[in-house]
Amino acid sequence: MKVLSETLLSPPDCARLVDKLFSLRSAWTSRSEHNNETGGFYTLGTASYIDANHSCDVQTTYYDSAMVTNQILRDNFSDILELLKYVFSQYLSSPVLFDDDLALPGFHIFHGSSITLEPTNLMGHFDLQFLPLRWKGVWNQAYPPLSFTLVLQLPEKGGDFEWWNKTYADLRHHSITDWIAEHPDPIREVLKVGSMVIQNGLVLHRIGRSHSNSESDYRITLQGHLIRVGDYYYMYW
Ligand SMILES: O=C(O)CCC(=O)C(=O)O
Ligand SMILES: [Fe+2]
Repeated sequence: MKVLSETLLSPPDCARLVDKLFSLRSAWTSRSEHNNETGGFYTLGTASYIDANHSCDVQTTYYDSAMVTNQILRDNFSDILELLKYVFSQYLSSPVLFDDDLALPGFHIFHGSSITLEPTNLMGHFDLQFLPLRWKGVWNQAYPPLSFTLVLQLPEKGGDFEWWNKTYADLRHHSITDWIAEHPDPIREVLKVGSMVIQNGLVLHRIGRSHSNSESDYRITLQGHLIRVGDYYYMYW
């Protein structure tokens, strides 16, 4: 298990992606009933941790939704999606595929007051959202799952990603919130625009603190995961 931070894009590349994302504002999904002009949480894309893990009708909320959002993502962001596939195929020395039935990597958009200044113990988690999804084969557990967070825009005063040097296997018999309460000091990756935090393995982590959350601040990332099924890694959200 490891966490690494790699520079992938230049700031102008990120600015171009963010401009494109804002031009698609009408396709964003509102993820909080409290969204207003001073803050909000949105996604562009379908996210298994929201749309599959807490759903009574996964077909509608995840699979059908993914077909709609995948088209938008493919039409507008195929360059970065292909780059991610290439980068991970090099890093993992293995073919990386998208599964046509699953959601493509997508965007987290935190605006203003929805940007986290003080993370709570409840926010710590393992990325286990692949478990309820339908895979085209059997998950090969000899290869740990991966997650990535590609940073496209940060609040003016910056922000972090936080993690602990513990895996799901280490803590599976613990209450995560209790364990974090006893270990309140995570490792903090100070985020940089254009850099990507890669979790190689099921790492305990959370969205880290940001240092400003005014109306002009955004924390925008491109999120995705990879798991090994048969002879391939599949990249999804
Ligand atoms: O944005 C981040 O720093 C991490 C997000 C995350 O952990 C997730 O979406 O599963
Ligand atoms: Fe996560």
